[in-house]
Amino acid sequence: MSLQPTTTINDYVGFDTVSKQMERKFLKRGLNFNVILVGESGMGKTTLVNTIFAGHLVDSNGRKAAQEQPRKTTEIVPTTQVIEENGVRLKLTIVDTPGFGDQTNNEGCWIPVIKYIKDQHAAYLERELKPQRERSINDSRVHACLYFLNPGSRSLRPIDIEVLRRLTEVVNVIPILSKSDSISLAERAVIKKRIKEELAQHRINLYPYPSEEDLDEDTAMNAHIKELIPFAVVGSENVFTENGVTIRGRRHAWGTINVDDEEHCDFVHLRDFILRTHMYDLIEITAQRHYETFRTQQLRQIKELRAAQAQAQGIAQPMQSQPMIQKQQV
Ligand SMILES: Nc1nc2c(ncn2[C@@H]2O[C@H](COP(=O)(O)OP(=O)(O)OP(=O)(O)O)[C@@H](O)[C@H]2O)c(=O)[nH]1
Ligand SMILES: [Mg+2]
Repeated sequence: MSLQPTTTINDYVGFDTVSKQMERKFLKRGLNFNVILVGESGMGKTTLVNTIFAGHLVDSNGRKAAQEQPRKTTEIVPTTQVIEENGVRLKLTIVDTPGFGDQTNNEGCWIPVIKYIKDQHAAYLERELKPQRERSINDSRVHACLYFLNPGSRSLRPIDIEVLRRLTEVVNVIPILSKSDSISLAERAVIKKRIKEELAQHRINLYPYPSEEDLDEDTAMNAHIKELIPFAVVGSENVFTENGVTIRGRRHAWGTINVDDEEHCDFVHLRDFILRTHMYDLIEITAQRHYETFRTQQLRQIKELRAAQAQAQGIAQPMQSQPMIQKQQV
């Protein structure tokens, strides 16, 4: 007896709902997004992040009111908050770091930052290698690093080059020309161009990276982002009304800066880039590129260590229930 097919090849079978199925799972699970702020002291790191996530965040010092002046950040503090928008749950962690670059000796000022990033990779790997893996590992890996450049320096300082080099090896770095209201539009264009040239000259490998998988649309979007780097931004949580319009910005003797106006600064482009167009890619690239590099190095070290131990004991390689992740040295 031959079995008759109940559908023909052209009948609708319904696998196109897979994107909806994935979306439902994804919404249920929520999303971790972790951002670290790095740069010179007083460059507006804390202010900018409060501007991006307006009304969503209290800062690492527990400052709750936007009217209060931000306090100096003195240690590495991750602050996590769950925010929700149209049914999407985002567990957002902002890692604020103390400013550097204003001391006479900044030797090694990047060490605690790099160590923090590597420690998160190590914690993830340790949980991933457990014999009984959790269904979803809490992801504290840093997905983006906002690196703040001082517009007063007018170019990259040796310390910026040194720190950027090291950071780009372990995390997706996005350079920011902060406090852009302290320079004129003409100066801003000159400084941006100079910094762009210096970044290229020193081969600082910034996010977004070229990818063969990208669709034409992504390539065009990334070219636009590259054009904007470093993002010249102004941060402010001050809201006021001018000519009947409510704006967020800064008042100066020469006029008012509206942070949400594209003509005034790149703030809107930066926010859209991080949250609206590239957040998922930043998370994915962290796993595929930075974490993968770390994972490979660690597993290789563990293998070499075991081989050396076995050789020293003159026995075959011992079976261990769980490999030990090395303490992170920078
Ligand atoms: N003119 C101007 N001032 C800003 C801007 N962003 C922040 N400020 C001011 O600069 C000062 C320092 O801002 P913070 O956000 O505390 O700077 P920070 O980089 O977090 O400083 P540390 O925590 O010491 O590393 C505050 O008085 C802010 O109001 C900006 O875009 N333009
Ligand atoms: Mg701060």
